[in-house]
Amino acid sequence: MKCRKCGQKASINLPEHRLALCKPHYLEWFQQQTERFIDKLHMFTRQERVLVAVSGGKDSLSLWHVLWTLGYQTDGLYIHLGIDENIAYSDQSRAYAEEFAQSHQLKLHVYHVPTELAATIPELSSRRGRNQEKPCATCGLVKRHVMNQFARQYEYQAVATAHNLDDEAAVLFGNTLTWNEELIQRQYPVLDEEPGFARKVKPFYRFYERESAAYALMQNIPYIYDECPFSRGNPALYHKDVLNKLEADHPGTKLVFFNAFLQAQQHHFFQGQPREAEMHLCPRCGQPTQSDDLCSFCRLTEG
Ligand code: Q46
Ligand code: ZN
Ligand code: ZN
Repeated sequence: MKCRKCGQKASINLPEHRLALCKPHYLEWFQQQTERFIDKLHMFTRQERVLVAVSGGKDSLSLWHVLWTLGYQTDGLYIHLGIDENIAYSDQSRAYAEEFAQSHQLKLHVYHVPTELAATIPELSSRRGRNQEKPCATCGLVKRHVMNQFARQYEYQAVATAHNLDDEAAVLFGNTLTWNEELIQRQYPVLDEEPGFARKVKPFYRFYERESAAYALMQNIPYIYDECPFSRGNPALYHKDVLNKLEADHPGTKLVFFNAFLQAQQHHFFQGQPREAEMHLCPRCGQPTQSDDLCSFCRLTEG
């Protein structure tokens, strides 16, 4: 197979785009596409400061790399979750995030959950009494809170996460199976700034996972190969598997599924109530919450 741009031997085939490219042209294509997605949905500009959530994995380090290459103003935020599980998962992944920041002379904030909150994510989760063996709900709550806290404290205009098309399509698929109206309404690659909430953006929302993995490999970005030990058995992984089967028989299925959803969102097909309507400010941390009292993060970490 030959590169469509230069006719040299192709390094990657992208059947869903009917495109094959050599390494240099793939890297160029990937960067140009990222910029297109950012501009198309008005995610941020080069004059704005962006906080990139980095986990030490291939997607988030690829995202930081692309934004850095494109000349955006970015700093990173690594949240150390205190997950060990006999593979020193958090320590290892932090080392990759730090190595990347150092080698590109970029600033990395590190939030160390065990120090800041006097407990690891699995410990906080078991304190909540449910989902004891699956700390993901607690983990998500803490990560969302801390990202927003840093964005507000250090005045970043946007928080960028590296969710890709596989992630977004799997979430949408899961929410569609139960027609979870509230979650469906809230799913979009840009969530605008609102009082107390920083803008949240997902510049990789149209890339397949294998595309961002290929970018990391071709750029020789060192990243942690292990997945978080708690990701096994995650319903989102099961939904990803189902979609992968559809995709194998019909390349482009995920892209069509998610793009058609975005168009429906743009046409306000799913009508929602504005979020501020029922929001109050948490008396402890000042972040918006639907509760009349402390927000879920403060309830979790109180005492
Ligand atoms: S890091 Fe946290 Fe994920 Fe690990 S504990 Fe679950 S949510 S699986 S993205
Ligand atoms: Zn080429
Ligand atoms: Zn709070």
